[in-house]
Amino acid sequence: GKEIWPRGDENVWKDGTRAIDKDVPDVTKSIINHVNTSLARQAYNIDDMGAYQAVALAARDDLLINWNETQLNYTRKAPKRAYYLSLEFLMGRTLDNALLNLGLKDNFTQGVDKLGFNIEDIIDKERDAALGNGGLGRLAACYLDSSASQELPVWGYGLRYKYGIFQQLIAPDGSQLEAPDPWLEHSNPWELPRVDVTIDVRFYGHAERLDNGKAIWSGGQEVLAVAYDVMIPGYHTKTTNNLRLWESKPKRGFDLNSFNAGDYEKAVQSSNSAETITSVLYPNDNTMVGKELRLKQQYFWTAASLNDIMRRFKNYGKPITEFPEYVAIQLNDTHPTLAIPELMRLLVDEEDVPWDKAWSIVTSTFFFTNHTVLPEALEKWPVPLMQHLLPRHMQIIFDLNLTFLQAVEKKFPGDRDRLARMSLIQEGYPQYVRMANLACIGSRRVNGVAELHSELVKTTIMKDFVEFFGVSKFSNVTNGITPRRWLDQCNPALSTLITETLGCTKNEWLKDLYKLEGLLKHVDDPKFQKKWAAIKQSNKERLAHHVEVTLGIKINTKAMFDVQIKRLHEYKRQTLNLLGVVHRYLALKKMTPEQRKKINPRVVFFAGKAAPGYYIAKLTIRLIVNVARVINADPDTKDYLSMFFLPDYSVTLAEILIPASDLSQHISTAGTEASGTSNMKFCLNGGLLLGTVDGANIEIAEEVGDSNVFFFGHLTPAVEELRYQHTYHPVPVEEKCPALAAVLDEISAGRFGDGSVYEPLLNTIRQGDYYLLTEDFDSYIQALSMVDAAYQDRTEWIKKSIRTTAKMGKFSSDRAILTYAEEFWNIEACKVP
Ligand code: GL9
Repeated sequence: GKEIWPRGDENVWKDGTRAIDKDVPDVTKSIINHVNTSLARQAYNIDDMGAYQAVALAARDDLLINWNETQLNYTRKAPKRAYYLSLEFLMGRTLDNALLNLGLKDNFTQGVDKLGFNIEDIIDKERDAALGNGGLGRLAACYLDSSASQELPVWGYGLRYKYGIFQQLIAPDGSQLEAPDPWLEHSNPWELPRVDVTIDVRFYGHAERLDNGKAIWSGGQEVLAVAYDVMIPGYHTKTTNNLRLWESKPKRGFDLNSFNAGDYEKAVQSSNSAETITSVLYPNDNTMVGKELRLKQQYFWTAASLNDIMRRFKNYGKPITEFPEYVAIQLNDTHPTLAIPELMRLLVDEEDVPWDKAWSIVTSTFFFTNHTVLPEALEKWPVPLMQHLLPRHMQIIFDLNLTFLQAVEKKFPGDRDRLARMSLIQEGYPQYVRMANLACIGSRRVNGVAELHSELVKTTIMKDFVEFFGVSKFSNVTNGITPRRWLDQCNPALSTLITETLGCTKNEWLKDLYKLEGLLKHVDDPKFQKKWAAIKQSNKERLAHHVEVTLGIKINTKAMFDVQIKRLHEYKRQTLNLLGVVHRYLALKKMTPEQRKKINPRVVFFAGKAAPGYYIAKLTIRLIVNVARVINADPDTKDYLSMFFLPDYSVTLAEILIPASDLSQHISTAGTEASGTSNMKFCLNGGLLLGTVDGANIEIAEEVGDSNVFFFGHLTPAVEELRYQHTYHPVPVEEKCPALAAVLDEISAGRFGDGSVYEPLLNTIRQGDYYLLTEDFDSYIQALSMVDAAYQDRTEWIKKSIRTTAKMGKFSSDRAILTYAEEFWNIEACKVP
């Protein structure tokens, strides 16, 4: 370990930085101090927003003390570290999570109360940090929480977007509108600007080859990366890790030439293009859009991060050949793949490492997670664009490709098709760089995110690579979720009941989620069942209250709450759910009032954003909203069926919706949803799952037992063949699935407003039906009736709910992150003394 000494009297320093044990008077003092000094306000003129800011600053003081100690400890002990490179971190709110992790929620609740405020109202003032699109970005956030909670030396690296995921509005005609999300408008107490940590990043220019594979890259444009650090507290531990987000700034000194010419405008101008790099998160989920600015983001971020990692490694004072002994880098999807040629460049061009040695360092350092097998999501960049923007990296990629293809040729002589498939370059006009191929050959291990998905990775997109490298390079790490945010924080009543019931501390089961199995002993206890059901009911009322306040709509909380919340995407099949609702509506209309009385009332909730350029997804939202208007207003049926589209889905909205669900839907076409993670969140909160045999649904069913989930639809192996049939031997919907055809016809006929508007959406089903709605509709409707039948026996339903929660231990992100740490990164816990 490294010895680090302060200036001046060490004891004075130590005394002054001792963590404050925050009892209630400490809390109020700290808040008042921040009101007076940090905010320059006083008791008489402070509102909820001001109180939030002061409370956040008071909590931040505690985080910072822990953060400093953690970082100093890492510097002293110099452990191997892991870095999680992700273009998305969907953090949501921080205050509540920070207070819970610090163990200070109770004292803050009381302190805030003494000052005349309510903690929940204050918590509610915070804006989400929404620097992500969906599952992939939220997974990164859960992994940071687990890394810190497990005391692992892990840092995240990402971008500090000025605008997060857009705010979603619903226009009067029902369609989605997008507004910017200027989340940094009010100052952000959870970030520390590090104006002293800056890195130069070059774009464009030219690369001049020297001998030994080296080159000099010069000219072009230089941009400055400025670090902003976000504290990531572990649960009930001092360990507080770092998430470093880069902001782009123009690199501006005095441009003497411009000043001489008296051209002030020009001297300050370079700002424009530099600052746009980190201005906005691209709002696409599971689809690649080849914009130059996006490629610039990717390089800006990987270059700044690698430079920073290299600098920190050099502080360890070890020879460069030991880089992989001290650094592991996880690539979250292909977005940071440029880190591979960038590390080659640093090693070969700047550190004078021979090419082959450099490649062995690179391929020992990186680990690559694939998050989707959808072809439209696989990243490829035009060679001419990359050559222009990153001339040296393009050289490196071509050089790597040559050596790689020679090795393939040697192993599989004369197999030209194989060479073409495996090449880093897709031939054509223009050529493209295939990022997944590059990520694969540059990484030590490649993993998928659920068992089925990892199998599909090995047998489809990475098949040739498995044959070349051997299967042991490829494996699975099933995703996980943090039980701190997704149970303790969002469902405090259930958390308390679980703690009372298990007979261990909350800390114990939250850090060893398998302990939830202890609930099974109590499944048949009527008193326990009653408490369990009462908590679900009050969560439903909390949601209903939220909807009433925000949308002005009253909801029947006695109904079954049926929830589908996720990004709008054809493969996720929100349309199937919607058409199922219409089917139910039409059936209800045909019944007599007496018959209807026997029906379980159901409320169906949708929420989710559509990518602004995804026409069919946006049209789906429009249809959901307009069907809802008709159904909810129909006096014959509205007591039995209603439907809501909740606008502007977010982490914070999920925290209200998930604990309130009786049933949630995860109904992707088999083989398309890599994992899904909200399925785990619903089940952890005792909601039952209605789903296809896809992604992590399969492993959830393995854990909770088939009798506690509702499965339907074709299996993955059938999908390919069915698609082939649909393409080459199409059968009209009327023949294939009359029930579905009837629903489509009602929509076309204008029952929910001008039917012609929805023709493009309905035609995706009538023609081609790539996502196989016609194949799965009947079994979907059947599954829904099974759900109805099961809900009739409320006691049995509650038992299913308890059993589901009890068997969710596997899905803690602690398990997932420990797998990465032990099996891939080879890092260990580094406890703060
Ligand atoms: C995704 C998958 O679609 C999800 O099934 C999976 O749970 C998450 C996390 O592994 O990854 N893959 C993917 O590309 N996105 C996912 O959410 N989203 C984005 O593209 C942003």
